[in-house]
Amino acid sequence: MTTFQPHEIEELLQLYFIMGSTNCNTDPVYVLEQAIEGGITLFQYREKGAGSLEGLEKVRLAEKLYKVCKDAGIPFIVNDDVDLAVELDADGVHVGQEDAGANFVREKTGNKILGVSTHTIEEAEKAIEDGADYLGLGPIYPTISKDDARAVSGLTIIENFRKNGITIPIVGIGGITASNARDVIQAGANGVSLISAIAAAADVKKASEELKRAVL
Ligand code: 3NM
Repeated sequence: MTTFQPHEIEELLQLYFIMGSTNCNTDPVYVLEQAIEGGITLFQYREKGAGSLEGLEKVRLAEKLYKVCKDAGIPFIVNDDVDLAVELDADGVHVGQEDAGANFVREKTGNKILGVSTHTIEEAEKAIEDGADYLGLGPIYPTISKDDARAVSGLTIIENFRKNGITIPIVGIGGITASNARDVIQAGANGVSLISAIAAAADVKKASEELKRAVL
C-alpha cells in the first residue's frame, strides 16, 4: 500500500477504471493490462452483479489484478469489501451508502484512500466528516452496469455540490464515454470513473487512449 496526499488523489481520479469479471468480454487480467497501457490513472476492483465471483475465486482474481496494478504503479482500490482491501493491503476502498459506514471503514483501513458514493449535500458532508478522500457522484448518465442504480442525476449534481462548498475531489460515474467525459470535468469533477466504456470496448487500449485525450 502506498499513502497518497490529497493533491495526488485528485490527479489519480482523472481516468478511474472500475471492473470485475462480469464486465469483461475476455480475460480481466488482459483487459486491465490494456487499460493501463491506454493511460488509466486508477483502478477499482468491483466484483458485483449476477454471476460474479465469490470466496476464494474472488480473492484469486483480486490478487492477480492487484499485481498488474503494482507492477505498473497504478493504485488499486477495492469496492465495498473492506476485509479484502485489508487482506491485500490495497491502496484504498470505495463504499456506497448501502455499504459499511465511512467512519467504520476509515477506522479499519487507516490511511488508505477512502472513496464514498453520495447523492445529496448531507451525505457528502457526513462522508467528509467520516474521513472520505473523494466523492463519487452518479449516475450522471444512464448506465447498464449497475442493477440498483438510482435515477440519472445529470451534470447538475456536480455543479450543485461545488456551489454548496464541497471542495474535496469529486469523480463522476454512470454512462460516461469519450464523447461526454469532458462535460463531466467542466461541470466541476476532477475525473471520470467508468466501467463499460473501457471494459466492454472492442479495443480496450484504444478506448482508454480516447478517454484520456477527452479528460486531459
Ligand atoms: N455506480 P458504466 S453507476 C458502479 O451511480 C456504478 O453510483 C454508479 O458503469 C452510481 O460506466 C455505476 O458502464 C456503473 O455506466 C458505471
